[in-house]
Amino acid sequence: MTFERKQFLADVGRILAADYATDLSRATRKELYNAVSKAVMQGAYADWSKTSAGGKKRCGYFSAEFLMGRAIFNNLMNLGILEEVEGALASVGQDLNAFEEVEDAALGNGGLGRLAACYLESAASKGLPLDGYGIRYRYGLFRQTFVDGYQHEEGDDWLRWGDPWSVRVERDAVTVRFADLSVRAVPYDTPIFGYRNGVVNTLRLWSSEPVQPFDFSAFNEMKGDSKAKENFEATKICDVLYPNDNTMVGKMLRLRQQYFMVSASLQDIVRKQKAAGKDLLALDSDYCFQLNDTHPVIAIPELLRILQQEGCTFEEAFGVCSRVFNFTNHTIMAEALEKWDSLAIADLLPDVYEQIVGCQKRLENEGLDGSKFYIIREGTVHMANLAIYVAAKVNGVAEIHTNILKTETFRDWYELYPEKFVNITNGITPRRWLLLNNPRFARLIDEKIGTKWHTDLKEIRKIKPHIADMLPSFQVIKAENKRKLAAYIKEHEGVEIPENFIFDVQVKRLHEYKRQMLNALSILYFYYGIKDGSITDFPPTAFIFGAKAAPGYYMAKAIIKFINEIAKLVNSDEEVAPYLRVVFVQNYNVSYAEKIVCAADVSEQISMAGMEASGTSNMKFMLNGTVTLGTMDGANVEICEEAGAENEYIFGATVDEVATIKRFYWPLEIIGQNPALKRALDTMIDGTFSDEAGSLKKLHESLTAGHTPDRYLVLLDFADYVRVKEELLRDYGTEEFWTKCLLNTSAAGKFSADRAVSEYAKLIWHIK
Ligand code: 26W
Repeated sequence: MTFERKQFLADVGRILAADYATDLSRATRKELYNAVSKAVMQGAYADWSKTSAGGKKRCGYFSAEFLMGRAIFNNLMNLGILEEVEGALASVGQDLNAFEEVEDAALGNGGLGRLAACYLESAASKGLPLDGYGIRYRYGLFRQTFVDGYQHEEGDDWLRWGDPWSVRVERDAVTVRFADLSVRAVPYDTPIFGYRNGVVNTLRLWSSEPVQPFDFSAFNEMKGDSKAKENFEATKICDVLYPNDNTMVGKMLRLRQQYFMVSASLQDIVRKQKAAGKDLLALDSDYCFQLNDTHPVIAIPELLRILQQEGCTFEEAFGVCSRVFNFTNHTIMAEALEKWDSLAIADLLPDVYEQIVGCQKRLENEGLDGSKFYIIREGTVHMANLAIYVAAKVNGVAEIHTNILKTETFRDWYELYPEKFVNITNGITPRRWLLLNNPRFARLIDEKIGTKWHTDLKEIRKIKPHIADMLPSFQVIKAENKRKLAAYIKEHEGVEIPENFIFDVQVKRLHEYKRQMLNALSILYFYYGIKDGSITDFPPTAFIFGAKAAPGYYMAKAIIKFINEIAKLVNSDEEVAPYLRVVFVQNYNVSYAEKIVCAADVSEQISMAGMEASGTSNMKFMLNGTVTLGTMDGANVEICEEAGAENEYIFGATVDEVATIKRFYWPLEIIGQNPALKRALDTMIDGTFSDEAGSLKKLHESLTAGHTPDRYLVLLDFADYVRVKEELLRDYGTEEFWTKCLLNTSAAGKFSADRAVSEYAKLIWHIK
């Protein structure tokens, strides 16, 4: 389809007039954003009919989170009209970049939600029939600000900007029934545009509404009017995304959300199959479903229930489920493996609970050892076990992670069903994470090797013979990206970062296992070393952090406070000003990541070995030509394999070492032998920093006292970390260093989400 500037501007003008009684010259940013987006949606671009029109087996990606970020730029790019729209707007004195203000769709916490978003984009770009199913949260992940160094959370009213990229599909609404409440589920469909291939897949997000049209007597809730109360409760289900990352909190509302989205999705699909006269027992010839962690696993008993309601026997229904469902695990943290109280499920969803009991009985009838294999035990339902028992395939998200699943986390299950377990190493979409966020670098690569890498990232290895040629331009581009980021940080955080500094970046959720603490302690080590003269000629470095902490995660919030205190100390010290700068950016999200990833010189991936399932920001940095400072954990291991360990900066205990050391670990000994480390630690308790709330003291305790001091071996790895980090910073700027950066880009081919979804399609989904 060719872009007609005149037609497009006429469409935008018409929408502005109809929706807002305004025109192109007077429209506000928000009005213009909505009209431009709608003009694209209403144009022939968002044509679902070609690709979603059945005939082909499709996969449904069931996920409680889709961290899509900003849609407009990516959509225009994938449709191949980014420059055209920019030009059209410029011709009437409007600036496309003004839409940088548009709020991200932050309907996810972190890695798991962003992975889902990358997979949708890649599947559409590969022409694979994959659709997302989830919840249209009214409020996404909280907006973060810092007040006196502490994290503050505010509601994320992302719909404030409107949601012009979705359409409400009234005719597909269904009713979802809880024991105490029935709610109407209404889908909002967002098109997922493939990269310049005309494919349009769907992200279907369900919104909860009262079964009866909204009734103002809802406001009489206090008077005990039960109908009104139902209306009120129904709207609450989709109110807000749970901001927990890696910790399970057994809240009933969360269980309602999980059941709500899978029940609506499955009812809708089964209804369509019936309407098309399809045999439900052959559901697997038209559909399969990927369960993104345990959050949607309740889909299994729900489909069992629906199929029996349609006349199947339990065994028949079980057979269907064992062919349609697959399960991805994203974390080995015990506190993140979902378990629900049996009574809670039985109370809220009696018919669904009955199916879970059916699964447990079936498992017992097979004569399996009940001490190893159970779904319900001691009044608790183990969602991961339910998923593994029923699903066709179970996968981990990086080689090392899948191996840990096989040998530790799910060892017994692996021995029982070795054929179920597969590894699919995560990937990222190179469109958003290079073409869009780093266009000048993308163009430099295009000049050398053409554009095939846009859709086949393995091709990017062809830049290898051109690396020497590319170095000067690459440095210019990186410097430009750094300048832009520094300006943005100055404006939004009020911290000045000289652009000639090394940009050392750690961005990811705040968690003790990710060890932002290790990074923080190293900064104090450098700070005091520079002050007392034991460190000389320190390469000027800015340490940039971005992370949200779960609002109820005390230690994570204390770490944010600690780093903000360090920033205050360092940034106000004129003596170290030529060498050090520290900034913790507020409200780190996908859009911030796009700015940071292309400007980083160092990618910190420093989790305790064995803890980070994969990591995906490590891949984004690598692709953008950034070296990794990391442990042998998650996908870092494969990054080293691909790029050569000599092109990364690796330190710390390995998984095997961690396992042995943990048995007799005593951190006080390490502190005793390392006065510089002790000095850094003491800042938490010696009055260096204000700590009225006592949270820094608690942090100090978590590292030095109690039953398991320093659970994540921060102090164990400290010396090696600082040694390798200093080596990296001193290498910076040499030709060898810049060469390493581009060797990383050239070796990033494996980490394309295109490769990952192709593997899912072939090994698990059997779709084309
Ligand atoms: C029950 C609460 C809860 C919440 C979130 C449990 C588990 C989670 C997620 C599994 C956390 C998550 O996002 N995991 C990340 O998934 C990424 C994509 O596979 C990986 O790259 C990260 O290593 C992993 O931490």
